[in-house]
Amino acid sequence: MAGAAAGALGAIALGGSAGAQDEERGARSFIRGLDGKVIGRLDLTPQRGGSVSVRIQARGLTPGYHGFHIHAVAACDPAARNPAGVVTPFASAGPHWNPDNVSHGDHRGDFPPLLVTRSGQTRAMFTTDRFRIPELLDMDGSAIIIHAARDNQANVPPRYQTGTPPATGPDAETRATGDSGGRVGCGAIRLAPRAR
Ligand SMILES: [Cu+2]
Ligand SMILES: [Zn+2]
Repeated sequence: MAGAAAGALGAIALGGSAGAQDEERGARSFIRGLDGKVIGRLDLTPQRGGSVSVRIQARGLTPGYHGFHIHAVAACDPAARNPAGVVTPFASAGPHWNPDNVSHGDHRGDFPPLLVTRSGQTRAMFTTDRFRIPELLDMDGSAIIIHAARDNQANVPPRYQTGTPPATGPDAETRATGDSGGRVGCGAIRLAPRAR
C-alpha cells in the first residue's frame, strides 16, 4: 500500500517536469519586509488537472494570524503613498486581485490566513483552483501580500445586520479587504526558472 502511494506520487512529479511548456511553468516570489529584506518565499506549482499548489514560508512576522492574498500589481514599494499622499507601505501593489469584480473571500487570489508561531515563523501548503498561473503574469503582474492583521473573510454574521437602528453589516472596506490591516510583506510574482 505504501509502495503504491509512493509510486503514484512519483508519477505526479514526473508528469510535472515532463510537461514543462510555458503554460505549465510555476511561479515564485521572494517576499520582502518593510525594511526591504527578504523574509520569505512563495512557490506556485501547476498540478495535473489545472489546480495550483501554493507553498509559503516566511519569518520575522508577529505571532498569530495574518491575512494573505494576491494583489493586483507587481510593485512592492515600502515607501508607497496612498491616494491621499500618506506613506502606506506596499500600497503600490494595489487592491486584491479581483478580475471577477466580487467581494473579498471570493477573490481568486484570496488564500487561507497564515498562522505565525511565537518565534515569528510560518509555513503552509495548500491547493487552489481559482486561477491558472499565467493569469497572474499579465501586463502589470501581481504580488503576494502578507498583512499585519487577521482576515475576517468579510464574514460578518447576518445578526449584525439587524437591530434598532439596523446595523449595516460588512462595509465596503470589509467587503474589499477582510479588514486585514496594513501590509508587512510583499513580493512580486514572477515566472519560475524553467524546469530541467
Ligand atoms: Cu491582501
Ligand atoms: Zn480578497
